[in-house]
Amino acid sequence: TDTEPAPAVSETAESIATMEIRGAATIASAAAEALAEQAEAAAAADATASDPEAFRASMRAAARTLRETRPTAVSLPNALRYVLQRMEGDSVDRLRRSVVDASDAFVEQLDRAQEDLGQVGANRLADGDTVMTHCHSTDALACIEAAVEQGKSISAVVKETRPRQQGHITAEALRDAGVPVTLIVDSAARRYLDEVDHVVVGADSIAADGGVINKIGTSGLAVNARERGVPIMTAAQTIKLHPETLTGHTVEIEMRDETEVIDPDAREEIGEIDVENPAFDVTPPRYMDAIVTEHGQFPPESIVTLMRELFGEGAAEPWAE
Ligand code: RUB
Repeated sequence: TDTEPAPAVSETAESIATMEIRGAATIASAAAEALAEQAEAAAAADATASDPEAFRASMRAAARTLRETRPTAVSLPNALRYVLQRMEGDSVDRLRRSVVDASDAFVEQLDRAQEDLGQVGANRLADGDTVMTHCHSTDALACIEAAVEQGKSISAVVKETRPRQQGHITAEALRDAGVPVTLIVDSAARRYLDEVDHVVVGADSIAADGGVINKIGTSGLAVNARERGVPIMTAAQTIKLHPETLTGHTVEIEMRDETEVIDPDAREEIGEIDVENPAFDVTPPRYMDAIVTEHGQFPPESIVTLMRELFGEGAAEPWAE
């Protein structure tokens, strides 16, 4: 039986869908927190307060609502899986507590992983380096900020990142960290690569073959960086590893609304054309120099070993009806 998710869950799902909450790590922690709020609400609601099975069903329904918001960042289902796999107890109160504890533990681990990978990524950067960024990644920022904290002087060339201009968020965060920022349009990236020592990007998902799924434009940037001889790293904590790719599944690339690309009046004026707006692309492993995680840095081709270690039991779907 299906149960209406708590208002807090619907609100979080809506915020993820509209990208008010965005970025793989931020989506994951918001989803885990929403499950804790669902547990509190279900433990207090008439229909579920004294019925453990109804409580469990309401948790699975909430997870499905959150799961259906955006398809590409695997951190979202990985967060839901982490919390639901730890849901246990024969009373609603025990179930509630296990969900809240798992949610807290997940968010804490996420923060610690980001801090740890920041140290690893920072070690790749030298005093005086200029980095180029694409989109807004809290994992990528953690590396640059850690380098600054190590006393290195770092400057940044920040790609605007059409169509939603998440580069503005990165520019502000770096400026706050005391990093001199030069903002450029995406198509200026190759011209500026000559002045750059490292490209640092995040990831929404990492496939078993080492392919990096990140904001549209990452793959072109990586190919250009290789051609210019500039190293490129992906900063990605291990919740970005996509367990289903171990069994041959591909990662779904989100297609977003055309109004993000062109306003309806301009489109009307041009006449009959198609507009497409893929949000992400895949960078083949051979164009990526390193994947930086909380367990250290890996060549993309060997990430599968870590993936088997962490997700070897397969990708169960504990939210299935
Ligand atoms: C965000 C994006 C980010 C990754 C990593 O895309 O591509 O690089 O999610 O971010 P969108 P983080 O804006 O469409 O969500 O390191 O913060 O997890």
